[in-house]
Amino acid sequence: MTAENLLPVPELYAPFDMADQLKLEAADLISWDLTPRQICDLELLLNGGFYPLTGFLGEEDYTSVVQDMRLSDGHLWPMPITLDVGKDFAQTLKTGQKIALRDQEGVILATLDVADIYTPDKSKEAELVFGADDQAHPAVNYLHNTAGEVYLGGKITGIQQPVHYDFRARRDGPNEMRSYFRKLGWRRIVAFQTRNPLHRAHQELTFRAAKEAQANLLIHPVVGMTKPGDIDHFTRVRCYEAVLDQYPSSTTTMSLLNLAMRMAGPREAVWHGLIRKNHGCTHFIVGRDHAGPGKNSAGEDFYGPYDAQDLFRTHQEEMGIEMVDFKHMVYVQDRAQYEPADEVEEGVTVLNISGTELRRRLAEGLDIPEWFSFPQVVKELRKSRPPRAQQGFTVFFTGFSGSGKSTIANAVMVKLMEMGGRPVTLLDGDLVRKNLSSELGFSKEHRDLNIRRIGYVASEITKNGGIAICAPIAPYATTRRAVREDIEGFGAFVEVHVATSIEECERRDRKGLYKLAREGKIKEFTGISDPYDVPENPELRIETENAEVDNCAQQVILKLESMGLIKA
Ligand code: PPS
Repeated sequence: MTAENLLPVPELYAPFDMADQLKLEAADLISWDLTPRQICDLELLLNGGFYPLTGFLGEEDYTSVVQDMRLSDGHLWPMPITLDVGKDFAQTLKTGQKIALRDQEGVILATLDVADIYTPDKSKEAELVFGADDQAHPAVNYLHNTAGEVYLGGKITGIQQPVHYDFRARRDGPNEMRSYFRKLGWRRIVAFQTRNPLHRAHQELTFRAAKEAQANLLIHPVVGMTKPGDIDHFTRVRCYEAVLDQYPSSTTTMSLLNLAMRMAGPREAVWHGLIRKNHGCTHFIVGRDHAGPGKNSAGEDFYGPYDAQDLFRTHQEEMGIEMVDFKHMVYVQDRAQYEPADEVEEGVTVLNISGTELRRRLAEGLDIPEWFSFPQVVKELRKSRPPRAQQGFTVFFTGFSGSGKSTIANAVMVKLMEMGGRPVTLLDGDLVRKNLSSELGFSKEHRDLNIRRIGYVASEITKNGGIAICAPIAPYATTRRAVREDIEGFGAFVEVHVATSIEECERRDRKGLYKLAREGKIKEFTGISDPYDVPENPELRIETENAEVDNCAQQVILKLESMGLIKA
């Protein structure tokens, strides 16, 4: 295959001389504030990265993509690119109307001609696109718990590109990539997609892939949204910059892709291929378990290790981009070099450090050998991932009112302050309701908002290296999970279930609230007239009946020690 990269791919921006007028008109339209994921999608729609899409999918295309991986006109397209909104917002709209799409600061980026307003069958979408309606899959979790209930479809017209202040020189749209390749005379280009730092094995395999395909190499990392818990893109880009020097000069380039990944394995691989084709690439590296989301709720892999390669192979002719399959590279100690695992003869000592092992070594400040990675990469990783005992973290107590959360949380706080080293903040349920959430009641919606606020503050504390101790009731498992996800990107989230039974809490009734709840004088009271989802897998469960506060607090401290978060 050779490049068809001489011609530009169609973009969806308004003509230059009309953009100002459109912007003025758009100011009077009803607006939708785009979510971070929608901004990523919009950018790739506008710049041609998602060609041949011309906007967010309408119902007919959506159904066809979900069922058959094709638009209704037959074009191969594996991923539903949809504009999800809340029911209330959707009710204010009519088809045929134009709306403005704004970024999170309120800047108008595009307009949407609303052609379709429809309610998707999310379970079906989950089954068919992601392979299972299982919320252990990050995109299925997003679909059910973050995405709005209603989708809007229609053509978009771009007014302004989403703004990025970071790594500007490394951000290129498809046409910028194409003209770069044209300028350098690159006719065969192999793209490498990644959401992880590059180590020596990756450098070796990408270099081999380029040689095999007799192509130049584009390192094309995703900097939009990746799997929750991944290393932040700032750190990764600094790592990539360090690795670029390791390639022979003028063979390799790097550009950043503002894609919001879905971790959809096989479908995602085909989607990634189409996006790279649009960026002017002729070849694409697909690895073992490409864009795999990890384990499902039964502890098994969502997809087979080679499903992505198989699906890509089936469609590559039609896609016009050829797959280079990723070789699993291992370090052969005797020969001091990386080689494909399947070419190494038996009995030879091979070395490998898995992703999990690398995280453990970083977390514990242990050695990371030079045969595994480049010193500058390790230096960057150590800066962003100091050993756990120096990172921020959140201890999140949950349990009924009167279960003892606040008392234990207070005891834990003072013990941690006695140890010193990191600032400690207590976000107690009652205290938060006096200041941060003083206007909220106890409906599901208000409780969720309350917990999300606590989670937001805790994530900021954690990000900045402090210890946040939270002690709300937090009765809903989905909200606790969302908070966990917000925090785990920055540090550990330690969920502690204070498992005092409702009978015992009512017997203690330290604030007299249970009596009032029984008399119906307090409505929606957790455990009496409102639900509580018992945590299924908390890091720690504490039984408080017949236990001293000091002992309960000590259990938490021991847990933190065993997780490496504090030093004995
Ligand atoms: S939630 O669900 O997490 O938002 O609740 P939280 O903010 O932690 O609740 C704080 C305290 O509010 C008192 N209170 C109630 N609790 C439950 N249900 C109802 N309806 C209610 N009304 C008032 C209760 O004393 C909680 O205090 P704690 O600290 O849990 O004892």
